[in-house]
Amino acid sequence: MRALTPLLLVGLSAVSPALAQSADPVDLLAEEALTIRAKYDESLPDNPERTCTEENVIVRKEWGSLSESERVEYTNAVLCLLEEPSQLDPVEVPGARNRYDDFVAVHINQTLGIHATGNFLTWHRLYVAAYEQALRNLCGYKGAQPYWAWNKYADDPINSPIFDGSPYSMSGNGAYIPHNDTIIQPPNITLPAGQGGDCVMSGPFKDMVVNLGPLVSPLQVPGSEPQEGNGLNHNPRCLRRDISEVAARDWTRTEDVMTLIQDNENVLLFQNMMQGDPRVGILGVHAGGHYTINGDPGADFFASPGDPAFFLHHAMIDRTYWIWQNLDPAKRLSEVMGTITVYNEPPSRNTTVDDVIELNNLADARRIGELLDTTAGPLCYIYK
Ligand SMILES: [Cu+2]
Repeated sequence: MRALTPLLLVGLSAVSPALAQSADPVDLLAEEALTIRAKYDESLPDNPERTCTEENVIVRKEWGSLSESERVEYTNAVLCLLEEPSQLDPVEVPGARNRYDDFVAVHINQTLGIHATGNFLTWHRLYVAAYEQALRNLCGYKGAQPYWAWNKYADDPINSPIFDGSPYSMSGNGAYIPHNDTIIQPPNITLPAGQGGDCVMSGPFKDMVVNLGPLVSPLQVPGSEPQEGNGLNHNPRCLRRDISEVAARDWTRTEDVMTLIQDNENVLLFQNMMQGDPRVGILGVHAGGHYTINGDPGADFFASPGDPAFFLHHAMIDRTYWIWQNLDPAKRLSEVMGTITVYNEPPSRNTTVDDVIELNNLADARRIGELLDTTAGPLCYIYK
């Protein structure tokens, strides 16, 4: 395990001054997690088989900390993926027009087995890693999957570097069109209609064609009507957003992230608080981030990866999990809890480390046990 330790320590001294300056409590916790993890690795015997080293580890960074050219390299790679041919069976997924759509289709197909379940964290971990690999392998991207630290922009997401609509953003809000409030699990949570609702007008994804879904899009505007069937038929339309300042402010502030990481002693409590429960009026940071993006397909439980901001959001979901794990690696790098049905309805067996996660041909199938550590096994990345 020694191989990675020098990297972690080098990385630490490199980022410390910036972190001290920003004093973002979540960033400080991430730094603490790296320190604890480095000590833990030093306590283990050397493992000559280890393939993740300081030479090849991918370092994922926050969108706002990337240079303008780094951001454009990323969005150009996503635009490239939108041009690469689909590799799924066209009989199964008639609506897929490109490799990006393949990712959306795999999420649509598995939605009811990967949310509010024991595989939620590791399924989405492998999914984001497969996307990062596709950007690198198919599109020549040299960087890492960036993340969206929700808490840094919870007061004003529309003017954040992620959604400000500049050429260095993930495109901005949709154009304004009068539209409905977003109702989540009526009558428990209502997000007031925001300043958008129609097509994204600027930034890298203003001409993006969304091909799949929507199935349960809460946005009721012309062109975003839910489709008959399984969401996999061809339904070309623009990317629509109605960025919700209320969702960001109410569910993704620094206190929310800190409470999530610090107040949950086991992974069941952690994943439950992260995902909330709209049935009882709690969104959590996971749905909170999704409904901050909002719109079509961003707020569609099934087709949400059809908005490219999904992957920045889920990288932050994964980073939060990664911080939580590495604060107590001896226990949390092996812990899996929860069951295999959504909210355990109907009641089902426990999830285990031997359950297999398969993403069609997006990635090799993996046991959950192989995905618990991001620097051992098939995964090789950390967060800064
Ligand atoms: Cu999901």
